[in-house]
Amino acid sequence: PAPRTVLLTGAAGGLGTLMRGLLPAHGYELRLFDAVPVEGEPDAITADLADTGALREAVRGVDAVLHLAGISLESTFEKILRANVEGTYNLYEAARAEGVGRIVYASSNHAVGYTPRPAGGEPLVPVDTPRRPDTFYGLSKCFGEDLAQLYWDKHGIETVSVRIGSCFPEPTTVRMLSLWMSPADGARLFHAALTAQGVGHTVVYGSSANTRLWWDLSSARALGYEPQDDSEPYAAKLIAEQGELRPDEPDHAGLGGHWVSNPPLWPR
Ligand code: NAI
Ligand code: 15L
Repeated sequence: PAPRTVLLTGAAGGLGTLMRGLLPAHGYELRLFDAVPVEGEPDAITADLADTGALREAVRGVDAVLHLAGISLESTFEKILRANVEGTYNLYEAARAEGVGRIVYASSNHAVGYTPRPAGGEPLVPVDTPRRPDTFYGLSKCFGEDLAQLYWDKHGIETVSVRIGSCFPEPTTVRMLSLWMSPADGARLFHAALTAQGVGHTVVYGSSANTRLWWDLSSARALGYEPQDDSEPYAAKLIAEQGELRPDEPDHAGLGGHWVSNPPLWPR
């Protein structure tokens, strides 16, 4: 049967807030979890991913987990280690102990951020391109994907790792024209990832059907994902304001954008 009760970690964050609004229409009952209180949701569980007891209780009885909690930008190695590496391990251990069979994991384009972006006419970047994290943050997403593979091979827990591009209400940069995942397409993709049969551990890119797409959505489409949106209507205005991406500019050369040379909060 299709999963119905889903634990949403990171429910207070930007993407968590968008998905709290959109996923119920796909038939889900959400249990909410975040280190900070979720506004207007008195039943949400307020706990850190370091709290293994709270995690065990949170996953008990759910059909699946949508794991969005974690540090979502570059930070110090120590903070990334605690929230994204140990935190994701704690979540998988709780799922194993409580018999939860499906996790959808929020990976990121920054797991492959140093991969050159394809110029016009070059093939789209495949999901099995060698990983080239652009930050400690991206490195933690590579860890999460490998952890997911291990828990499938060893414990039979299925995961779809979604290398999310940029999921915000609207694209705000020229780079985002290629990466953008509209919130409605995000909900469609997470729904497909929660319900598709026999996924084992599957890696997909998470974007809308953008005209300027850089990566291959075929593994996402194979789950049943049918994106409905395209960033192109935003292109003329953003390009007029910011100019086209230039291949000779290091911050424009890789999938990870400016994170490759000047990542936010880089501890120099
Ligand atoms: P966000 O920073 O707005 O939300 C993250 C949430 O996780 C916050 O509410 C925070 O309190 C919670 N959190 C952080 N550390 C925690 C811990 N140790 N224990 C419990 N909760 C903790 O980030 P956003 O944009 O909502 O992203 C959600 C997830 O998706 C993140 O894992 C991020 O890396 C990933 N992602 C998001 C993209 C996007 O376009 N929004 C792109 C690529 C990946
Ligand atoms: C991410 O992984 C971040 O979590 C998100 O805030 C955006 O910065 C996104 O990547 C991006 O590359 O635009």
